[in-house]
Amino acid sequence: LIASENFVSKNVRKLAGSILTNKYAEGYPKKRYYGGCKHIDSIESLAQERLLEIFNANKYEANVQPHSGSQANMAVYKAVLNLNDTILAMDLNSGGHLTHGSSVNFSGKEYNIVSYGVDKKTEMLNYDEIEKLAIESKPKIIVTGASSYARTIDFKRFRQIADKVGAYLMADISHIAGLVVAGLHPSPVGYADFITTTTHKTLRGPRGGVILSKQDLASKINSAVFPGIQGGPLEHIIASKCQCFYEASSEKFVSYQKQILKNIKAMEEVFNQYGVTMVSGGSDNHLLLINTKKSFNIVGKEAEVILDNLGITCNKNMVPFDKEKPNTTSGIRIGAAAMTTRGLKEYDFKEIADIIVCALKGYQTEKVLLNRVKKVIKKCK
Ligand code: DSN
Repeated sequence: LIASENFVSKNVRKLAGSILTNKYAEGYPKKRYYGGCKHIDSIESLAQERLLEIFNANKYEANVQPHSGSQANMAVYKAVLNLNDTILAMDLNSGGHLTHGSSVNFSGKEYNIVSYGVDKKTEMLNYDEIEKLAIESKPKIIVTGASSYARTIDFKRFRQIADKVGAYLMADISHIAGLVVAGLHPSPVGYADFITTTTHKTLRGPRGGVILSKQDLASKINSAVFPGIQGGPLEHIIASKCQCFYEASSEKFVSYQKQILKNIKAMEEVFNQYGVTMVSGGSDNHLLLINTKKSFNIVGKEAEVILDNLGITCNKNMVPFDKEKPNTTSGIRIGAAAMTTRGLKEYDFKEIADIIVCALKGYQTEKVLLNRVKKVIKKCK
């Protein structure tokens, strides 16, 4: 139930483990620093085309070389920022990512970070507050997107804020990319100057990153990725990303994303029945956050271990305004993307939610709970 994980297809794995790993191809299609790149060029160009297609982003250019989401974000910053320029981004504790300005990450060390969080009452983004912060701090770039935020993000509103202060807008859609492609979450295309995403979460591809940038900014991005922060691209992974984009263009993929949403709603229903405290009260996407301290009087770390012992894998996670340390936390994060790939439906997710509550409340013995988990696992593809 790790919200950022998934199970990829055999073809995605085959390409990730293919002979393309043997080839050096520094540069970009038709502009390489190595000979013998004819086939590599076709693959990388096809990956770029497919990426633009699935996001319906014909006014953007694609860079499929970032080795990860962090590298994609780093490339955007390097492309348009100077040292100590101001970034306005979501605070890690409220749901942002390390690369959104955490003090232990390069982003927090090299740039002046102004963070926004969530509203104390609703635990959702407060766009008026973000606008106020933007006006006060005049950031050069505003970053939208999160690692643990369960609600729909209003990219249009972010664009308005960015325009008001003359900032670039970057949307890091790593978590929700699959939902965006399927049209189940509003798209940042048309609003964001840069769209970054990992390819391995809801998008269900190999571990990696990509960047879409508005056409006039593409050459800055390309130089920032190579030679700026990376050398030889991982062409086996690019081929695998290309396969992932192909799979993401199918009707089956849309049905899969719809099922993710149904499954998380099924869990939400059970948690509500038990009076479990979910951050922001529930979810609009593929993940939800449980405040374990409020719900079960245990910290996230303890909840993670109890569930791990049952074979249920999730991660401890900070909740907004958390007083616990990041390695303790007051909550856990749960995602539906991976087990939906394994074929589980609403009924099964309800059962898993019920098991989680029974385990964390100590309602049933470990033996009983393990048997219940085994029955669910038997239904997995
Ligand atoms: N570690 C990822 C996540 O779990 O959301 C973000 O990089």
